[in-house]
Amino acid sequence: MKRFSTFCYAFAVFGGVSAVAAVAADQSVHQKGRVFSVEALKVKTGEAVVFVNDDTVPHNVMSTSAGNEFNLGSVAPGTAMPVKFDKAGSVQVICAIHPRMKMTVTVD
Ligand SMILES: [Cu+2]
Repeated sequence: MKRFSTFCYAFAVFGGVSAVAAVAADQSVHQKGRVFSVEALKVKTGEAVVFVNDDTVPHNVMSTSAGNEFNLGSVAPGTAMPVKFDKAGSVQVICAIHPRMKMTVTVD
């Protein structure tokens, strides 16, 4: 299982997100047991966070916070998706499938 998610992460990074791959130390947020692994995270403007689905069900990570809107769509278990945050501010990140899944990314 661990090896599978590592493979998918590599695929996500090298499969067309080369600008993000240049950032050496992306922070990651895991989804397991239908919760995010952290409630809050800080990044610098322009940095990416890798959202990793380590769960047994799909998750749809997204945000409607102004300037940092994104919607990963339904992401299958074992998949990692990078998201770059370009605007300073507080970003409320949710899962569209599981209303109790919430976290905050603070972008400075
Ligand atoms: Cu979910």
